[in-house]
Order: sequence, then C-alpha cells, then structure tokens
Amino acid sequence: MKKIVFITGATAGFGEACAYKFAANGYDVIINGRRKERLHTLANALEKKFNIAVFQLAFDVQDEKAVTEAIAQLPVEWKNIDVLVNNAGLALGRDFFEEANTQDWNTMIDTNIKGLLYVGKAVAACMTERKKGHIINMGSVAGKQLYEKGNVYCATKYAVDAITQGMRIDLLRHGIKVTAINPGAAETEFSVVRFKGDEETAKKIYDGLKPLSADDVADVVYYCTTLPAHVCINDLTITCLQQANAVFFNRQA
Ligand code: NDP
Ligand code: 8X3
Repeated sequence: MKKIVFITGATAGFGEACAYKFAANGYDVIINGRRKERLHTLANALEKKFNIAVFQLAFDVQDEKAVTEAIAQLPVEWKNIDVLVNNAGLALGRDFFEEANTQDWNTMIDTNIKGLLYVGKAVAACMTERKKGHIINMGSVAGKQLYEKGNVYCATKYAVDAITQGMRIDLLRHGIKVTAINPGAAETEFSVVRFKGDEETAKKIYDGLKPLSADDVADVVYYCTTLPAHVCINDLTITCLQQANAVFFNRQA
C-alpha cells in the first residue's frame, strides 16, 4: 500500500521541494497552501511525472475552522497519513522591536505558531487512531538563537521548538514520531515575503553565500522518515557550510 504525506506550505520553497521528494519516492501527497493555482499546477506536475495521487487542500493555516473542516472532510482513504510536514510559515519584516509593525507580529504568530498547532492537532487525531505516524515541524536556527531585529519571528520558532518537544512527550504513548528540522539561510521565496516584495533587499541576505536550497532541506526531511521504526530524530539543525549558527556567517567577497 502506498504511503501518504501531508505537506503544508507546498506552493513554494521547502514544501514544494518536499512534495517532489516524497512523490519521487512513491508517496501519495496531500498538498496545502493558499494559492490554488499553484496547487493545481503542482498536482498536475507530480501526477504526470511520478504516477502518484495528489489531493489538493487549499486553506489558510491561520483559520482554525478551515483547517479542522478540511482535514475532517478528507476521504477516508486519505486520512491514513503517514507523515505530516508541518511547514507553512513566514517572516514579515526585519525591524527593531520598538519600530516593528504589530500586524506583522500577529500574522507570524497566527501562522507559525497557531497554524502549526491547528494542523498538528487535526492530523495527530488521524495518526493516534492508527497508532503510527511521523510529524515533522519546520523550525529554524532562529528558534535556537536570537539575532538583531529577529524578535518576534525568532520567538515563533522558539515556540515551534517547545511545541515539538511537548508533542513528542504527549504523543509518546501513541507511538508517533515527532521531529523538528531547523534550517539556516535557504534561498526560497522566504526573504521576498519577509521584505514584502523588495527583491533587491531579499537578495542581499544571501550575499557572499552559497545558501541551502529547498532541495537540500527536502532531502533531510525525507531522510528523517527513512529510519527504522524504532528510531526517531528529535531535532536536526542544518546550515550551509558558510553559516555557523543564526548569527555567524563567513561571507566571501
Ligand atoms: P516560502 O515563502 O518559499 O514558502 C512558504 C510556504 O508557506 C508557501 O507555500 C506559502 O503558501 C505557505 N504559507 C504561508 N502562509 C500560509 C498560510 N497562512 N496558510 C497556508 N500556507 C501558508 O518559504 P520557505 O519554504 O523558505 O519556508 C517554509 C518554512 O521554513 C517556514 O516555516 C519558514 O519559517 C521556515 N524556514 C525558512 C528558512 C529559509 O531561510 N528559507 C530557514 C528556516 C526555516 P501560500 O502563500 O500559497 O499560502
Ligand atoms: C529563517 C532563517 O536566519 O532568516 O528561519 O531567520 S533566518
């Protein structure tokens, strides 16, 4: 029987790369994001290339009702979710604390913390029934260390770290694996979103670096799911060679 992976934030970046990686390895894939057109295009590409089935679930992870209803209404055969990649998230702004926009804070908190919780809870309910499954939460090096002007984005990723630990403890009795993946700088749409469409500023983040790619991260996410049933990676941090942690980089001129 084919395995099923559910990926949030699959319309770009890590989520999209994970969809390709899991599909290439024979998984049927549930893909989520808000941009329906991108979901359609991705679903068609995956079905054609890998001869697998794709289920599209367009919703905003911030909307608790939409999340709960979408997952509750999955056809029964799609509820046998083996892996959740709880990845949807964003940074908005990079500002000193006293200058930051509180609406940016609200959106980051609602997406990165509350959205991850809503999806995690709804999918965990499918997994506890079967007494198996693997939840992979997308953290960040920003959840391990603070950097200047990182304030609330970093706080949301510290929360992902704490939530991952809490989920692992509470889901222990159900035999469900829970993993946090914590990438460093990776060139996706992340910085363009953070800087609200300012592509020039976004590009500067990667000046002098060969950053991680979305595929690098997807390879690591997939690897975590390939280990024997009794082995669980709890927490995995991945950076490019030129990054030591959230703060220190060795940029080349
Ligand atoms: P991208 O901007 O490339 O992709 C983000 C994805 O999240 C998109 O598919 C977007 O889809 C989705 N998304 C955002 N908000 C929502 C929402 N409210 N509801 C549903 N989907 C949403 O960024 P990355 O792939 O880089 O980021 C993915 C995750 O990785 C995030 O959690 C981010 O914090 C984390 N991360 C990123 C790093 C980086 O350097 N790139 C490093 C460490 C962690 P849509 O707009 O269609 O809804
Ligand atoms: C994304 C990586 O360093 O921009 O979580 O916060 S960083």
